[in-house]
Amino acid sequence: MTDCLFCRIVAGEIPAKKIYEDDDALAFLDIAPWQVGHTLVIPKRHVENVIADDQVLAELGPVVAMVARTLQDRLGADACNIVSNAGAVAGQEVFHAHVHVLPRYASSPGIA
Ligand code: DGP
Repeated sequence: MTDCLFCRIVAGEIPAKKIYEDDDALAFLDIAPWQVGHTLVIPKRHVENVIADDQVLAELGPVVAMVARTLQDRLGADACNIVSNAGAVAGQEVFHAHVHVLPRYASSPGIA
């Protein structure tokens, strides 16, 4: 068994509220949302963060954009932030690449 939390979510060993899944990527709700609909998009393969190789951002980009548009449409969000922390000093706590998709609401600006 891997000790990577997000690899364990990919493997189905830890439950998550999945938003989207394909052969290479998974999107699921963040357990500690900064905004309603806060979603994480991850590669299924283990990569430490989004700058650990040259491919991962290109692979995740189309999924991030599609998830962000879908969240905006479904939740009535007005905008979104796309954020990725790469490295502990930047705030990365889970060392499996992930992109935060944060829907933003004009009626509830929130903290992000
Ligand atoms: P970061 O600080 O950028 O590494 O963000 C990691 C995010 O992962 C943080 O917003 C909380 C989320 N998270 C941590 N553990 C779990 C978990 O077990 N399930 C889910 N769905 N999200 C998690």
